[in-house]
Amino acid sequence: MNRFMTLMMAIAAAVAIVSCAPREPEALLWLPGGDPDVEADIVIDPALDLHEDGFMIKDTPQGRQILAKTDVGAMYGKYALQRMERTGKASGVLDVREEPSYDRRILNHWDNLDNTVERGYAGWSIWHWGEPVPVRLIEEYSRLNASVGINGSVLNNVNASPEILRRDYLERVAQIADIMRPYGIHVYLSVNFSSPAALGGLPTSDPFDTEVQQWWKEKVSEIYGLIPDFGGFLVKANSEGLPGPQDFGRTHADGANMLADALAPYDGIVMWRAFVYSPKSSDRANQAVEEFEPLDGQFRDNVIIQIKNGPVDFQPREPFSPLFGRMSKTALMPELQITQEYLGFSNHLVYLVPLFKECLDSDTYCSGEGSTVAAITTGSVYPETYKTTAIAGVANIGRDANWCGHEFAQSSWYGFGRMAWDTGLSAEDIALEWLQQTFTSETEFTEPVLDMMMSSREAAVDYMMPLGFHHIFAWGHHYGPEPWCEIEGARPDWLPKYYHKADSLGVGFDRTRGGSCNVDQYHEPLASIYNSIATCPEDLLLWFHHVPWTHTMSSGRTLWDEICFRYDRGIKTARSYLSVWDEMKPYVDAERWEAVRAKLEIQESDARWWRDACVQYFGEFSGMPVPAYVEHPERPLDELKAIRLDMKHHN
Ligand code: GCW
Repeated sequence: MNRFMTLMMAIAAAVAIVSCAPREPEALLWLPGGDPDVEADIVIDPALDLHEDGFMIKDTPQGRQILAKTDVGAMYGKYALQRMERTGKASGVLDVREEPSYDRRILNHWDNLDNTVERGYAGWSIWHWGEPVPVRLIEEYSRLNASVGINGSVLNNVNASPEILRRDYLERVAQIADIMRPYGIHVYLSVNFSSPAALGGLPTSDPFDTEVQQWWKEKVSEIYGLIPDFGGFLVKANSEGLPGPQDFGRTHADGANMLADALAPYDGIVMWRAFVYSPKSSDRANQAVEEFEPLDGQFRDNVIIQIKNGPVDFQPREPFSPLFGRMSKTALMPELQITQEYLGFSNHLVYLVPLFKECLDSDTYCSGEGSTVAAITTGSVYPETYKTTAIAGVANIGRDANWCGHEFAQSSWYGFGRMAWDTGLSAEDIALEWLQQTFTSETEFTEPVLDMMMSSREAAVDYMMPLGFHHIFAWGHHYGPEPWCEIEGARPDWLPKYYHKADSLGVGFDRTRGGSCNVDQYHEPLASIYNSIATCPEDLLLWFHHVPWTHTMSSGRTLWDEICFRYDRGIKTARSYLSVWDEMKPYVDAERWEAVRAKLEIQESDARWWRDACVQYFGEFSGMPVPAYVEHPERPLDELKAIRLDMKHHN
């Protein structure tokens, strides 16, 4: 068997959804078993001037105290103190006060009722639909979430089956909610907009139809009868073929408000996704603003618009979604993707908090300087608009013994929670505390491995899609490169050529005022900065511009040479991880060391695969040679074009 087939088989094995060996939870994650074992008196005082999830840790003459308004707040205080103890920050006199940045810190599980997980690379669904409820597993999951402040869980896929609202499923959801409740976690469900017709047997699901409205009211009442602290609904409507209010000539606001009215008596919320696009739109990146901005002010106050971090789709690097800066009278929440759909699945070590923070820290300028995505969505830019604040992360969790398929993928779950709790934490601080709790505090280990984690997102951008390239993934599964991909009858905005637009003159998507005008969805000064090739950040160059191959970059290299240089740099960084990890053998148990080593080999090999594919394919357009100072492609393009990975996901 040749090297390449071995690699392909390794990939297929790694991404196949398989049932896994029983886990040993205590051994495998950042948290020791059992309740947090900290020495402090707990003082619950509902009169405290504190967020209901907040806490204080104080050293008083009577000893160490954790003060909170609620039991859940006290629990967060205990976990925080335990973390401080384990990371060497609990000595001296403590005077800590913490309140969460977001009220709702939510995981979105894209889990289907047949236990498959859309874009999941860590095994079957942990909810074990149709099997006995795995009480201990769900307790362990809840404890891990609680320890980092995650307080919400959407159990099912946004591509929602109407069946989830059947009585038997709701009873099951109630059992899960009962297990999660002591950990402060609220359960939410994704709902299918045509449930009244598909499940309820009504002739329509038109939100203006009174029978439809009544159906939802009764369904919501049934849910709250079973789950009194149910959080609400997440809805993907009129997106990628799913039904929605536009099917009946109604708007997103009409649809969201109908559900919001049904949920309002119980304080439930609607998280309505802005991930919409159609092949008719001139630029997929424009569509969310085109559809949602005109509706600003029309949504009920218990509706939050859930916006992906980038305007296209969780790419290794995108600019922030301009919609964050375009709605002042509607609450907005970010949706980040923890599962690595576009970042090498659970095979690549890519620590995602730097990517998440890049989005949250982006300044939209919608209300002057400092109107960052974090400031808007935590309610500080338009406080009167936000009844509640929220952030979502698409979970990377499955039944694998290590939960996430890659030991280091846990750090992005951990990091999402920590960052949702405190957007001011640095990606580096979060990574370090995760390493200390998960592996060891020895600096011989933490320093090099921290560097590896912190460079990993940029490395992935380099070896997959540098300089603003996006969506040049293989069809369907989004694992490897396929910039040449053509599928007869496929929607154009699912195909790489739509995004890279390579020709003999240059490459990149013209989103300037001479192109799709996407730049004008951003506020000044960004619109003009992005519009000009001279001022556009190079990391986003090919996102916003169609650039001549001979264009001179800030490095002095031509665009073509810079592309080759970046792919090469990405490979070299990925390769350096192997030697870093080899040095770490004395600090890590053999099982975890081997597992990570094997994945790092795949990562390095995949990086070369990306380079071979992209440099040779784009080289056919540029007609320019690969510069002498970089490693040259190894495998012929024809061989790469013949690769077919059998992974069953829709695009
Ligand atoms: O781009 C797509 C993903 C789909 C996902 C969709 C979405 C849940 O490839 O798998 O469906 O985004 O976010 O709705």
